Amino acid sequence: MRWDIFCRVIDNFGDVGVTWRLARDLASRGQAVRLWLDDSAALAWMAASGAPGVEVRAWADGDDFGDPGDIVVEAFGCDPPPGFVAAMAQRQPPPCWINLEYLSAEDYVERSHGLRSPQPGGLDKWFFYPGFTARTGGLLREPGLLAARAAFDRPAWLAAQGIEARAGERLVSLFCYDNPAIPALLDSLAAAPTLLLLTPGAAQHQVQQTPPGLRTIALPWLAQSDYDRLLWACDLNFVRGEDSLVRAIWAGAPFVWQIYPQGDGVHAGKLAAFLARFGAAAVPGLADLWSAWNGLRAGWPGLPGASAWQRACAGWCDGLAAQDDLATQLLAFTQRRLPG
Ligand code: TRH
Repeated sequence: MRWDIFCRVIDNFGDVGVTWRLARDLASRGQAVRLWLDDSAALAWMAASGAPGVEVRAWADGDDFGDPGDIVVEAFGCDPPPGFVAAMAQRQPPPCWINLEYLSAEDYVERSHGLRSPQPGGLDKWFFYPGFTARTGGLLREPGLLAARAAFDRPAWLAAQGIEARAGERLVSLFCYDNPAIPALLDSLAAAPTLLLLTPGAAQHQVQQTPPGLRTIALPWLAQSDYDRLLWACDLNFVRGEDSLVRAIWAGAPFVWQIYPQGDGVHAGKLAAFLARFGAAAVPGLADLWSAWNGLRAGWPGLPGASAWQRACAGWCDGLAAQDDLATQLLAFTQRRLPG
């Protein structure tokens, strides 16, 4: 099948990150994918060598977008170009049109996943919601991902990145937005020998000085596949947004999520829904930590004990991996809606 995936970059890297991962995943399963991006700058470090079967195209209004493929995915309600939508309506048979939505653990996702929205011109648009339960579109998880993690050579990968951990040192990665809780976190981490790996941007800007016991290394932007490996290599990961959250889940190790903050405060409900879905109550102190890290609770509760936390994350990863991944579900979903 030929796929057209459209994505407008709002800010940060999640829009590109999710659509690139989806495009690469579909192409690895034999699909031909055109990925239309209005800003592909981040791909220079995220995916410098590209991927077979994925053609990245610039999305500039007024351009010629060619003939629509069999399946059109608009990421996060980005509205494909009007001329392209008109061509979709002319195509026989019309393409299957998917709106790929943001990830959430909230209940509305099960209700909204798979709904049809009739469009002018006789087209149908289908809502496809990623999620954490069997009644959602699932999570991106490329074939062989967990087998690759199981076979991961941590010392060799760390050495190849020039990261030298000392004996007994805990490894922690930090990918975050601006966060007033950082000084409190650094004090907590310094309680045991720790090497803190700082991603570029907000993490590096905010961590300039560290208490004794805590060493830091400033990382460059890593290719997406190496960022996955960074999460596999660490004992604890701080992630943000949407895509790195999913990757932290597949790492099977303790993680803390900084949710993308929204002006109207709706992120608080989204965070609570995630904590409930994860079963945070099984790890004493975890919900408090996540709330504090997201500025939704005063004071700093410290870090939970590692073993219950580790068990919960490994168990959740295994449980989610038993469900069909997003690309598998999207292929089946679109197949059922294409004529013939
Ligand atoms: O960059 P983000 O904060 O993106 C956000 C969220 O997606 C949010 O939900 C959305 O509404 C907002 O953008 C507009 O976080 P996210 O989603 O984790 O995306 C980061 C991507 O960058 C992810 O694909 C992982 C990748 N990455 C690398 O490839 N290399 C790196 O070194 C790092 C740190 C990240």
